[in-house]
Amino acid sequence: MTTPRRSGAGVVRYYNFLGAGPSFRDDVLAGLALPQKSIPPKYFYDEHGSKLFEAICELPEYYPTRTEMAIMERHAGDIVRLLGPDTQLVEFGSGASVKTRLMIDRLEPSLYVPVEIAESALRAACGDLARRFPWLNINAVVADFGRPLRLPEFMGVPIRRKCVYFPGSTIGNFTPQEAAAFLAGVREIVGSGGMLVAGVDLKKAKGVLDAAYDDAQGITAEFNLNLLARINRELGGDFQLKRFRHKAFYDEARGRIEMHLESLYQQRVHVAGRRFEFRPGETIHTEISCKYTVEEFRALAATARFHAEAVRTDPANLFAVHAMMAV
Ligand code: AVJ
Repeated sequence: MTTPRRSGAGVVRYYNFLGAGPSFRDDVLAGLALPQKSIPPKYFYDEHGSKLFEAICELPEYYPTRTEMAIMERHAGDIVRLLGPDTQLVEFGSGASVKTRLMIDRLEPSLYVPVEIAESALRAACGDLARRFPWLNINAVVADFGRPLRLPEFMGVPIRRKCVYFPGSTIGNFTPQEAAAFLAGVREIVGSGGMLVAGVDLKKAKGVLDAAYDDAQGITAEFNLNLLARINRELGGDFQLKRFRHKAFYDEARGRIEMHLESLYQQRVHVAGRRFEFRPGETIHTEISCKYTVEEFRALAATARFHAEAVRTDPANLFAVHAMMAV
């Protein structure tokens, strides 16, 4: 697929920064004790959850992945031209790094730094990238990018610019307030003159969004319910998956998808030796996915001193890829 223009063998290093901070157990026990029970979406991505997410990306109703991919196939070249040579490319939530291949192929970054919470997905993606791009230097980081993070150095490669690539509308998992704080952290990483390339899902008709998060085949339901299976397996839980249902809807007023796991009955569940009661209809809030118009996202990024360089959308205006520069 690609002709290597760089010569020499790349170096791949792995770092794991997951140890610090609250564990899965801490977050689940604290989240289930809240009046509105809730568990952070980053815990969807165990090995099975990462595979289910990849299956979601192929669903007919889930337009974001293929739409962003089409935008990048068309426009990665002109986005990369804004970055220039000797760029260090940092990616948050890199997953399978499929869209990133288009960037790497055209940019030939001096260093690629994928940051991903799912170690199995990260290792598979880096193995694949090293095969495709044997010249590529990689500092692969297993970490929660929702927390402050210092990225490992890589000595001896030229770096003229840093670019954070944040595709997949993953930024939608943050509230706008959290997103502003996250972007301020990105601004610190790239420095003045650094770039942000972000894939952001656009606001659109409720019917389209509802279907994208509640597909006919029930894969998204399986993805959501897998969180309970993971709790059972890793935390000694006794959730009966049949006694909960997937619930997802677009809240037009808040401009966001909400996903919940709804208890179908009055029931009692145990996790790590603790007891939790559910009323019928009571939910565990598992995810938000905020949607932004081009103008709304620009205003949000401006709070972190990023200004718009270019925005690329698809013909149907489903999805936007923003290229922004830190001032
Ligand atoms: C990976 C957070 C971008 O919000 O669209 C897909 C996750 N959840 N279907 C999204 C997801 C249900 C996805 N992000």
